[in-house]
Amino acid sequence: MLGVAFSIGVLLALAGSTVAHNCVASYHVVSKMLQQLEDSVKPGEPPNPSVLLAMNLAGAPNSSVQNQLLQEIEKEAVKRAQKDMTSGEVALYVLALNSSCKDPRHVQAMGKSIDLISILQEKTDEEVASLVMKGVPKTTLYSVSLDALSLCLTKAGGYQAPSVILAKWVLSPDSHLDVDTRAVAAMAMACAYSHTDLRDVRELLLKALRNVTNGFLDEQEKGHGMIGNIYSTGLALQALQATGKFYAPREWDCAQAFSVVYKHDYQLSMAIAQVLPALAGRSYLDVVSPGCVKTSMYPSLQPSLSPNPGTTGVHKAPTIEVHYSIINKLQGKHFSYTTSVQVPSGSTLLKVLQAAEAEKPKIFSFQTEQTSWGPMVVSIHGLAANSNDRTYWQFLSGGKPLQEGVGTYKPHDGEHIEAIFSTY
Ligand code: B12
Ligand SMILES: *[C@@H]1O[C@H](CO)[C@@H](O)[C@H](O)[C@H]1NC(C)=O
Ligand SMILES: *[C@@H]1O[C@H](CO)[C@@H](O)[C@H](O)[C@H]1NC(C)=O
Ligand SMILES: *[C@@H]1O[C@H](CO)[C@@H](O)[C@H](O)[C@H]1NC(C)=O
Repeated sequence: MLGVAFSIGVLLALAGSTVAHNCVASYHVVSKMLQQLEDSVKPGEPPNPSVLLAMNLAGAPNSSVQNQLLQEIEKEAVKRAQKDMTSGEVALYVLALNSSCKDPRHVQAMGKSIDLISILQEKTDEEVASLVMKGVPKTTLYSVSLDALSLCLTKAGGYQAPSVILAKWVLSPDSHLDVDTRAVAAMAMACAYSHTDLRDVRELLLKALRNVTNGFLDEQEKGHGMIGNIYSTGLALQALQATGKFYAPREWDCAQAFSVVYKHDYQLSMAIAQVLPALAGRSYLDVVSPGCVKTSMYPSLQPSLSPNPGTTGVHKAPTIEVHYSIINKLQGKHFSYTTSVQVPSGSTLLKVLQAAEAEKPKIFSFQTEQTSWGPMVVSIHGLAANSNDRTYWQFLSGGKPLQEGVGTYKPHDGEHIEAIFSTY
């Protein structure tokens, strides 16, 4: 629908960039995902810096939607960065702005100007201090990886300490970092590696980078293309895209990995935003160049006239039964309750939680918070997750953690879902 002109634009952009391995997706895939990202930008909703970053990396034309998003991001940064953003959020804002040719040291909105880099440095120092004193970051190692990456890419100081800490975690036999975290950490470490002369540091980073990248290649072989799960694979592809020299002479069968991603129909804009750069042959390491250089050669994206699927409400969806338990054996007064609810087939898990609450509000009350990945359950039965205690409500089916949140996951008939108060 975007037309031939646009696809040629993508091809030109890709031909102009240094793409290792010739790993790029067809322009149909890239332009469809770009359109999905554009459609996800809604005025009045909190802006998502990962979306703007992905648009810039994929070489989207400088459209009005993008400019609108950019302005929202500048406003949000001025409003919230210092006070209520985590280090990782600030890091994503820095990447989004820099890739849009905006100087993160002078972010202007509402008559004010802030220096996002020094805010990021402060918040990263707090993460490092917490890691040194308590052995855990203030937020997560995923955020610390974003911090180090973002500081290194913008050539600001303060990325070396977190990069070294990340390398040690990667190499520690009992740390078990998830694929998502290892992928972003690898990109941060690759940047740090090329900006440091200290021999000991370089050796440590090299070891960690070999470990992560070879680990990903091994996992891809075992998983027939999948690295971790379908949502971590995109970040892993970005990392492999950017770190070829650390697993050379080993070859990467990127076509195999890409085919797994092609087969999946990503719905969440956040999921698309993490996978799209890799499909466009890019990674977060390419942030400092693309936005400014490549955009002008694209024709404007036309707003899509997405056909309204309409409601074919003739036959009622059959109902399914879902069993649902809430369990706290961690904190305060322990509890464990189970119920069964009927919901229309195809309902999300959120509908199940709502049905349980409607039937027994005293027991199955819950609260959600809107996040970049959709609604996150932050409290059940009056017991709230707390980032200081590193607690959260984990969702499981058949004893295995779900790979999607309540707003996305669709239980099947007879399934037993457990929400267990846990630590991370
Ligand atoms: C760290 C992390 C967590 C931490 C967050 C702790 C914290 N306070 O920072 C904890 C352990 C709590 C967590 C929980 C879950 N997570 Co998580 N998480 C991540 C991870 C590794 C990094 C997120 C991050 O820090 N981003 C950087 C910051 C700066 O951005 P942010 O937007 O502010 O981040 C917030 C949101 O990401 C939110 N969040 C984290 N995970 C999830 C999951 C869902 C479904 C939602 C709605 C929000 C959410 O917490 C972050 C901090 O506030 C991502 C990996 C990824 N690829 O993004 C997975 C990831 C987002 N999580 C995922 C999942 C599946 C979950 C769980 C559903 C797991 C489960 N079986 O219970 C639960 C959420 C359940 C619930 N209560 O609703 C999936 C989501 C896939 C999808 N399609 O929805 C991801 C992509 C991992 C993966 N590859 O499978 N997670
Ligand atoms: C897009 O255009 C706007 C306004 O003309 C400009 O401020 C912004 O920096 C441009 N973005 C990119 C990525 O070139
Ligand atoms: C983005 O960061 C790079 C590296 O520091 C810098 O050279 C470039 O000027 C930055 N872009 C903007 C618009 O500030
Ligand atoms: C990476 O290091 C971890 C921890 O030491 C180890 O368990 C793993 O086997 C290593 N992986 C590779 C591919 O070297």
